[in-house]
Amino acid sequence: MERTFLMIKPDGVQRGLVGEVIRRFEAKGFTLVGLKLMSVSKELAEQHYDVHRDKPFFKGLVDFITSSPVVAMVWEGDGVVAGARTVIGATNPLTADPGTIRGDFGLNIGRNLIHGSDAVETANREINLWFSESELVNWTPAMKPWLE
Ligand code: 3AN
Repeated sequence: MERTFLMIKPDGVQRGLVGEVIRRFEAKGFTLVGLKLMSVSKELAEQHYDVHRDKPFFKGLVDFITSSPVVAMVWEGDGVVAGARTVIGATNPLTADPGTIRGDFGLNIGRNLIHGSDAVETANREINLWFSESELVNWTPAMKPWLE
């Protein structure tokens, strides 16, 4: 079953949007298999955003992610990687569609509330980076037959 890595960034946690964000993915029908509130080390932040290492916003991004706790999550479901990106909305919250998390709650590209893996391969890399195998729970929700 496909899995993706999602992270509610410091702005989402500070603004009290953790429940709202989790509610949206639950309501969509995806299955939560890993969840933790955590402070992010500089090393982890740099590894996570490694593809952006040469971008002008890299240092600011690492400073932001390490500034306050985040909620790291793994979600499971058919097509969850692309599906979660649809629920999240475009990178720039000002152009993200209403009804998406960023469209409904975000104002600023540097404070866009949530991260979601952009491809299945990236998701696997990010899940391994943020979670150990023992932190992930294999389970089948009772409503699963109603989601197929
Ligand atoms: P997404 O999170 O939608 O996949 P990416 O991978 O292009 O977007 O960018 C990763 C993160 O880098 C974004 N979530 C955002 O926080 C930050 N970022 C991207 N572009 C900019 C920018 N021009 N200025 C500041 N931060 C940016």
